[in-house]
Amino acid sequence: MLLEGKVAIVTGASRGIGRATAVELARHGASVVLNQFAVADGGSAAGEEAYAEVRAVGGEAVLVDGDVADPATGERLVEAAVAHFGRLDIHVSNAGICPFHAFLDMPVELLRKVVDVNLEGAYFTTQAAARQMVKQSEGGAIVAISSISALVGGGMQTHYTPTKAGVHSLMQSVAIALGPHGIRCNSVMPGAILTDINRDDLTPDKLEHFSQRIPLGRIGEPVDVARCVVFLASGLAGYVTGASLLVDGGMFVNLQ
Ligand code: NAD
Ligand code: RM4
Repeated sequence: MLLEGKVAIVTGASRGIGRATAVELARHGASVVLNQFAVADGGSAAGEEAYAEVRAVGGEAVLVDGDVADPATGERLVEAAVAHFGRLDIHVSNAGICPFHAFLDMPVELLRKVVDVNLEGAYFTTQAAARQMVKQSEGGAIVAISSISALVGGGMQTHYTPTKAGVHSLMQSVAIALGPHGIRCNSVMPGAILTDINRDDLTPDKLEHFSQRIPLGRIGEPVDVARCVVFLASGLAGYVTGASLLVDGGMFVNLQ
């Protein structure tokens, strides 16, 4: 129970890493505003499942639909936190997309969409959360889900990897801007985690290749990342800000 009495927002909480993070935050005592974007999910079933999972571990929760690329969504998420739970202590900027595509014929609209959701979405929601935390004057914790892709390239991810580097850079800058308010800002860099974002890309051959490359011998699971978000959001990380935590089973260092 590292987060008893705390109130958290998680963007893109309907599936994958966001859903696992919402569940782990709740398991540690936090009340959670779950953001879903039903348009991206083809309906609200996934968001409702996530809501039920959070409730099943005993967490208070509220589900709010909205596209993080719309600046108004961040404000609505904060309003929901305050209306339902009275305050906001933790913001997890997780929502992200990676529609794998080659570089030379990258459609302009696809590039812009990935930047809008991944980078601007992180910016707008973080800004809205920070405004509320500053108003409360009791500090807070912001965690952005960056990626190992902030550190390494991907030939089919030329629209995506710069947004993940950008999200980490955003946390470094806001750590400075918000440090005087006692608000800590960090990023988590997951390696290869099996979710809907890469289910098609991770063919059996590629999965086998990754498992060989990863010193811990397996692909990651959403909960592996979620537990690290809990740590960074909690008082255990009280002197950690502007940092990144690589959660990749050792894949990055296994170069030779
Ligand atoms: P996922 O596809 O399972 O989940 C993505 C979530 O974001 C879903 O809940 C989806 O509804 C939501 N979403 C998509 N567009 C949205 C929008 N416009 N507004 C609000 N929500 C939106 O994928 P995931 O792997 O859980 O990805 C979560 C985050 O983790 C992403 O930022 C991704 O870049 C990052 N990440 C994933 C991996 C991996 O290997 N899976 C590795 C590194 C980083
Ligand atoms: C991550 C990383 C993973 C990839 C996903 C889509 O940031 O690059 O390897 O599967 O994105």
